[in-house]
Amino acid sequence: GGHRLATAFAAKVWHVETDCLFCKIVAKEIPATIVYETERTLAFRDINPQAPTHVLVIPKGHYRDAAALAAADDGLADEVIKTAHAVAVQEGVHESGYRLVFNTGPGAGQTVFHVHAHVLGGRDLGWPPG
Ligand code: D5M
Repeated sequence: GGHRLATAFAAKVWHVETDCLFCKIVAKEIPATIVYETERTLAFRDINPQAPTHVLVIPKGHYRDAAALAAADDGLADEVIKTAHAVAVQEGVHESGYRLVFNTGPGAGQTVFHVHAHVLGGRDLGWPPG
């Protein structure tokens, strides 16, 4: 699809994919319950929570999955993980334990192709996951 460049914080630009749900959340075209934000990342509550804390952390720029994000090699994957930990602290689940999940590819259950870390906590989490 086509794309354009968006700015939010001054002089910050990132790739926006047309028809991407999470790009639309970044652009405030679709509402979300935002719980944390940095210049390059955004955290909001999952619409279908699977635990008392279930927050999604995304880079504002569009990368289809964790592999594409890691390949960008500009510290952004670091920032996503740091934001996820900040969310866990803010939600009060960092001491009891929380899980970060990147579903990568349809076979792993990825349904939204804008990379997102699930931050899950607030209950006992079984292993292995389903
Ligand atoms: O996870 C995709 C996740 O995205 C899934 O847990 C539901 C969530 N989702 C879908 N639409 C929305 C909106 N509009 N707001 C918040 N959360 C949403 P995956 O790992 O791709 O299966």
